[in-house]
Amino acid sequence: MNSATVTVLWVTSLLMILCTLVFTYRSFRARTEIKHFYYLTALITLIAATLYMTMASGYGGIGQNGRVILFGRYIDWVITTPLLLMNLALIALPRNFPSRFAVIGTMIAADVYMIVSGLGASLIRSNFRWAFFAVSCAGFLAVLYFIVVKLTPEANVRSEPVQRHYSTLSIMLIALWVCYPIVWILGTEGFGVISLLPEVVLYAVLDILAKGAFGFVLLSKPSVLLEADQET
Ligand code: RET
Repeated sequence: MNSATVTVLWVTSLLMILCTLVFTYRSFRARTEIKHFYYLTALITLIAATLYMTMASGYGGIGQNGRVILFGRYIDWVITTPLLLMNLALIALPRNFPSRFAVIGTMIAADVYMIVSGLGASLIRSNFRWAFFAVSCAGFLAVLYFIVVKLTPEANVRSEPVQRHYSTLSIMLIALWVCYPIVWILGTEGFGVISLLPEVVLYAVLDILAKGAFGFVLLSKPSVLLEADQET
């Protein structure tokens, strides 16, 4: 890794820590019933900060035939993407939704599968990695299915403000998440059209938007959160 790449990793770690501090501070002022949204959001950026720090200090990657595989990002994603989905699902589904646990649990299982098989794809050098890429995409499609087919119709029978907040968040989440496999294809793990530095920059920007900006938008409407995460 060259020094520019290391700098990008450190700067991203710092930005994630800043987000964590802001979210934690705001949790102190939040109403008890919705504090868990703040804790989840802060935990997501804290985990990212930790893994970025690990990668920046040279422990979140391995060298393979002169190539660096930053597996640390998969450790970050395997914990944070389930938490992001949980945050979204808790807005769509009311507390007394009969299969709330099953829907969220299955969606998260598909998501974990997506990240773990993505890690497999990144560690394999032969063209067999594309088989792992394909099954990871299948996991991703399952996650999108849960969002679009299971969560969205439930959110759409809620009050107007809940519908609007869910719609903003789900569109933002899908728009950002589809960029990850695209960067993978272009980056050093895929076709290698771009080198490690731009790859790290692109993932860093995506991670800041998908965790930090998403968190700010999610927490920007406490009254809607209060209404969403209730019995109907
Ligand atoms: C990989 C490569 C294999 C195919 C697919 C992928 C999808 C990754 C996604 C990651 C999302 C990460 C987020 C991180 C935190 O903010 C593993 C890149 C489908 C969707 C949102």
